[in-house]
Amino acid sequence: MGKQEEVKLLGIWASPFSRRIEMALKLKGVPYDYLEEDLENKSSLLLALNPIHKKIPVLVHNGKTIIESHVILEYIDETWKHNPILPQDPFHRSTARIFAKLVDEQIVNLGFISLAKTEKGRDVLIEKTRELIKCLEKELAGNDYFGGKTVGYLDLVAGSMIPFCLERAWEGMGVEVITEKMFPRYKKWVKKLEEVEIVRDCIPPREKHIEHMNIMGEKLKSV
Ligand SMILES: N[C@@H](CCC(=O)N[C@@H](CS)C(=O)NCC(=O)O)C(=O)O
Repeated sequence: MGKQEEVKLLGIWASPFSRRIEMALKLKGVPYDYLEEDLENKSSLLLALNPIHKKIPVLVHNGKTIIESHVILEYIDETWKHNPILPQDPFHRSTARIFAKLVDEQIVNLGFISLAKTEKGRDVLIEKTRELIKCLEKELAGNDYFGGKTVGYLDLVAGSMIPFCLERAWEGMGVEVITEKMFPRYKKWVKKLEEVEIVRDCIPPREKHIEHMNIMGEKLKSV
């Protein structure tokens, strides 16, 4: 990294979208300044940098602004080429992108709607979520990580979102969605992820996070 490089990340502690960016920057060894946002009272900096969505994460690199976590991950990978995050092979790269979309669009939506539902409505959503996680799990066949022997793009996307966010929310509600019996490969993958220091460093503190997700679930119920 050149001396004058400026790397700033706007995020919030509980967000899988910004935590995955921190993981990527740490995997690349890129120093960055982290600015914690308050989404109840968004900073003028956030509104100026991301007038389109007004959401975190936002990455600022030498005055250039990049938004949307998938796009930011790709930007990081293309800018600092060592320790690649995306697969090198075009087919594997497209597969990783397809599953990242599955996680951030479908699995997240079902997961969050399930927080707002009563038990009966919840069961149907949870069953649908399991079916999708089964599809994702197949991608782990024969590998420690989605990235193969090392943590890659889909590990960052799915890891920040499912075990270290959604599962905590479900745990807070007293529901076990992903069991060892149903998802042995997934469970093995989570254990491997937890062995990675960078991942451990970037996941939100467990108890505080479960509490946060509980509050979020209550808010969703009252909408
Ligand atoms: N598609 C976006 C999603 C980011 C997102 O949903 N961020 C949430 C926090 S977890 C946010 O900033 N919400 C503020 C709002 O909706 O006003 C990404 O991948 O970066």
